[in-house]
Amino acid sequence: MKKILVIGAAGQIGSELVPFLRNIYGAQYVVATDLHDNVMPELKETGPFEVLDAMDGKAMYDLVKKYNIDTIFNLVAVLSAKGEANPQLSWKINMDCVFNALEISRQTRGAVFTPSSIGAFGPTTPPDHTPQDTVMRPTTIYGISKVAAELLGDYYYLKYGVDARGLRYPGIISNVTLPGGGTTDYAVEIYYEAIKNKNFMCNLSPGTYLDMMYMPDALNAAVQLMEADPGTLIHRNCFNVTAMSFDPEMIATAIRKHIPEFRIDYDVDPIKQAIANSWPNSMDDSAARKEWFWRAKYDLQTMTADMIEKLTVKLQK
Ligand code: VAH
Repeated sequence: MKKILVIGAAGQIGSELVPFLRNIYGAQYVVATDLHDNVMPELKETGPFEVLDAMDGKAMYDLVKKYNIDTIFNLVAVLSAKGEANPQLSWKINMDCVFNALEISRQTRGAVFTPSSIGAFGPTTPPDHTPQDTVMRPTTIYGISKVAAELLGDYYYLKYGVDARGLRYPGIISNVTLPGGGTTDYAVEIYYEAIKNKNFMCNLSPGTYLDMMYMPDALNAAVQLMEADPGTLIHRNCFNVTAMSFDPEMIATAIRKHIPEFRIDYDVDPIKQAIANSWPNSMDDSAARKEWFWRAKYDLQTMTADMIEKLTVKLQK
């Protein structure tokens, strides 16, 4: 039976990954942690919750021993756009947490999941059907920290046998917790604004194609990878995974099938646009398909239908 520690549990992914993991492995075996206890009630009421500054390796080690943890899901990261406002702090937060998770897993013979991102690629990476193994020279501190984390994960596996695995996630779209400080955040915010105001001011320009994925697929991918037979893995840190690639005009068209009067206008954020321009248009995720049978279930149309259905209920409360 896995005993899991989730660090950064209150974020966009963690707030849905914790209940998802508790449902699979048993609530008492999934310890949620975050920097403060002002988190969504579900994290505290459905299983163990601890306040943890994941930059404090001793505190993380003590929790791992207290709960006899054998798997750490490290979801702590300052995202791409926010990281550019304070790159020094962003690097420290992102890397201290990764290093602590790997080093503790070395000492306790545990496994580690650390998400990477399309942000780990840069302007010299082939932008279409971006290969699993390719040029990675990102131009954001977020991307640089993600490449470094990928390399650290493989180092700890090769040198110490730590079962470190990860995914290069695209932009993730969800309806529970809003993302914060990401370049792909527009693809979440657009649904909220479409339902509330029937219009959206988009901060990325038309024609900005980015890989995206609906949260249910992102959660399945994380568990499927961590449950994969290690003998089938050629890669570990980290696998390209994607579900769709679209630009703002395409998501607006999909929304109009449900809200015909929806309008999109543009007020481009130059920082986010420059970051998005440095990222791929679409990734090749054939390595994940071959090595651990990855398949996305949601596309733009089915995601949009589900997002609008769920957010309509949520925003009426
Ligand atoms: C960001 N949502 O925009 C994150 C993600 C693929 C993008 O890493 O920074």
